[in-house]
Amino acid sequence: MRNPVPKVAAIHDISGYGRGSLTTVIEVLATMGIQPCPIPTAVLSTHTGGFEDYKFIDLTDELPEYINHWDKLNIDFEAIYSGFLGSKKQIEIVIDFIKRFKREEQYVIIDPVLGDNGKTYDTFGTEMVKKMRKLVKNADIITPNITEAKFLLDKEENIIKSDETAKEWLKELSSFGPEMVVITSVPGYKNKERTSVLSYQKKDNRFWKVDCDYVPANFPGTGDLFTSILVGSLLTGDSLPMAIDRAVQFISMAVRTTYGYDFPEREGVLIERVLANLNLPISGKSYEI
Ligand code: PXL
Repeated sequence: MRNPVPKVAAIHDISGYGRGSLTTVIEVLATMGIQPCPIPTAVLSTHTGGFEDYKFIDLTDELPEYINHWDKLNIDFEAIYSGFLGSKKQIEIVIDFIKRFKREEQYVIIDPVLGDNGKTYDTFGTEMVKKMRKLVKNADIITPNITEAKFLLDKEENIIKSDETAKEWLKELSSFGPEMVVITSVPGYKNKERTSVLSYQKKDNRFWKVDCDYVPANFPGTGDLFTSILVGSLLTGDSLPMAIDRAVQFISMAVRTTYGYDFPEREGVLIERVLANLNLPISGKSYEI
């Protein structure tokens, strides 16, 4: 039986306060008419980007039984989507989940969360990077930011200076396995006032670039927002460049809306004020081929 509402198995942590990971995934997917089915890998009182002394409850050891129960229920998903994973063991659990729940015409989307601004996050070292390379082999779509792309490809610098280098990086990442590769947060190499999202689709060897204004702010959770919108768009029938356009346009609007208030950056972008705009038609004017 075809699912009347598409289902997504969403493997992420949940932070009670601060926006990001599962709270963002659930809000975005539900707004786009998709059923989020969470597999919470950890519960935190807040996310870690700007809050201190947060309570962290690791659920790694609970996951096998949780997943075994789903296996017995014989349920299936239009997509499997994973983000921040706290340990090498969690990565193995996700690889096993994909093997057990993989089916035809399904998207496996991996956001290989490892770091930002040129550095890995505090708790991640080279071992985690190696494991993440293994995980992305199992994906149809990956969405690293430029720092994560640099680590996955073991490049010296997190700089892309030309269309040629952009194509090289995208193709190299897709040679790991994924059919579609999207690199986010690339500083504009033609115009410094802009930030680019670069993408590649292997089956027809096509490349796209979507630019947006550079914003001098660092709102936590925008990576989760981006990939969640991409998942929702692809599942509702958008092409890859249209899905990226939708994500970029929505995030630009959310950031502009948030900027208008005097509000702590660590609370993330005020997506609830603009969530309904996710379903507006988009022009598709901003992507370059
Ligand atoms: O979206 C990345 C992320 C996920 N989960 C937790 C985080 C962060 C980024 O700060 O703190 C707990």
